[in-house]
Amino acid sequence: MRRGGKLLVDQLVLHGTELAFCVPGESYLDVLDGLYEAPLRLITCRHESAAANMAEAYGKLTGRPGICLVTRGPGAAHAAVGVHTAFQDSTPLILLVGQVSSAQEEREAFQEVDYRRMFGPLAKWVAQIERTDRIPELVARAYATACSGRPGPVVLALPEDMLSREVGVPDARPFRAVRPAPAAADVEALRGLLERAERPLAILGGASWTAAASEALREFLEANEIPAGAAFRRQDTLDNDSPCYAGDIGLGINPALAERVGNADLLLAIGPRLGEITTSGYTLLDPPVPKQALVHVHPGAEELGRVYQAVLPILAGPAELAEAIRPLRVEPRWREWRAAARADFEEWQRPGPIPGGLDLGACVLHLRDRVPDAIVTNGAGNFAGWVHRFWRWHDYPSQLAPTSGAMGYGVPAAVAAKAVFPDRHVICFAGDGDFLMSGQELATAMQHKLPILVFVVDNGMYGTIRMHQERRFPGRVVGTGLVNPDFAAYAAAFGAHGENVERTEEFPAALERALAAGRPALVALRLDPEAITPRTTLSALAAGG
Ligand SMILES: Cc1ncc(C[n+]2csc(CCOP(=O)(O)OP(=O)(O)O)c2C)c(N)n1
Ligand SMILES: [Mg+2]
Repeated sequence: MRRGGKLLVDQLVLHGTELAFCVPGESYLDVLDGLYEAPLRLITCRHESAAANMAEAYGKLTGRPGICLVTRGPGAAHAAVGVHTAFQDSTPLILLVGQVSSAQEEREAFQEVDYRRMFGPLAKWVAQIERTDRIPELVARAYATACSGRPGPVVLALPEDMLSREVGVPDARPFRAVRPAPAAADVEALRGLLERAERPLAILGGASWTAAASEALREFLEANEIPAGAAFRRQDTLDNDSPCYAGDIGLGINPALAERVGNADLLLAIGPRLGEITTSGYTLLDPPVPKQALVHVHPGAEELGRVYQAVLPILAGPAELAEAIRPLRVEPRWREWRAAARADFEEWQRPGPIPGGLDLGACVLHLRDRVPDAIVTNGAGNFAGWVHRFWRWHDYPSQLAPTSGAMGYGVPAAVAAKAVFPDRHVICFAGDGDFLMSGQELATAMQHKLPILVFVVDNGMYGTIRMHQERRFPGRVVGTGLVNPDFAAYAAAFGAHGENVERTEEFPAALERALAAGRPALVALRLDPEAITPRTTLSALAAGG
């Protein structure tokens, strides 16, 4: 006989979960008690948005569902951002939420919410487990649903009395995700298209990549000299040192690369949804029939033909596709096309001068040479433009960045990354606005001894929105200025290492001290507000530039 809470935790363990993220609540005391002796590391956070973002990052890093436990009502509301990111980013995630006792349901009891309605459009599947004896069945379905096809978030609501009842039922067996693989005819059709192509270009993105898939694909691309861009915030899908890597196809895309996507006669999209940001607002490819011949490879059948009609839609995960096309060879009649794409990228990665004493591009270049193996995380803001443009990713997985554009993601993602990969450097870039949406998680990093390194790019404003203001309403600045704390003192208050850096020359020594600190560290980088993007200044924008 087992109580519901213990039965639930036993299922998490048997499905392979070794790490979970929570903010505790009295609504799920039985689950907490089930965790007391479980072989599972529990990371207690300071805000449910962070717990959910950590679980999302865990899902990105491992391909297995991140587990997040939160209390009903307010806890669930705080966690919603992580569910949204998991949905947009196709990340496996399971949010376990407390629920009022079935005896009180529908009275609007304390913190009562109908989670099916609340999370309906945010999650891949929402259920409430009404019967203790069905915990093994429904938890197994949650894992399978989160991981299969196009991965995504699942929400399970757990009524209090259901968790405390005792039942004698057997465990489920460990889940197996369904991963579609391409048919032999698909691979042959792709060969035919490549044999007729003159300017092929690959776009790599989406979820469910693996290190082996990235390697297999690199072999295919390099042998056939096919240039490849990375979809928005999927820059770790191909080693950026590969001669085939041509840059990122996201916000602030290299105009030369955008032109190249337009001029390609064959687009091989492996994994991405081809969403709004990757397509520059559905302009790089016209919906529904792009002028480029499109091969669209995706593990979710519903995504194929959702916006774009491919000449060859292939239902397959990126890993399965990569393995299948690894040996495929065609005569590359486009060597110059590939070389030019690479040359454009290398040129694009040379930072030009920016206003102020601190050159953020130069700092990123220094950092990427010093810790090339790092996992790099960020939330949302213009600061991320420097990271996406100047960093070089090598191994999969090493980028954690929300395609949902959620601020506050970087610090929690870094905490999760350090917990999963304790031997790798984990570096977070955050804006001053972005950082203070989850900076309290420095406490979590301290508590769980996870020495992450956070760079706060301090320009005293919500820069992205100020940029849009200057473009649309020049000179009419409202709601975008920020008065900040002393970030070094803030970090020190948590017991973390903290420094404020104002000039490029101070950066290398500050970095060494932070790396040597042996504990979480924060280095605030003072960016001149004029330096609004790597390409332009605030005044130029205001003047219509
Ligand atoms: C949770 C959330 N709230 C608001 C926004 C809208 N938003 C996008 S970028 C941005 C400003 C980011 O400011 P900061 O972190 O300081 O970075 P900066 O642009 O100044 O580099 C805002 C408010 C968002 N994307 N996510
Ligand atoms: Mg800012």
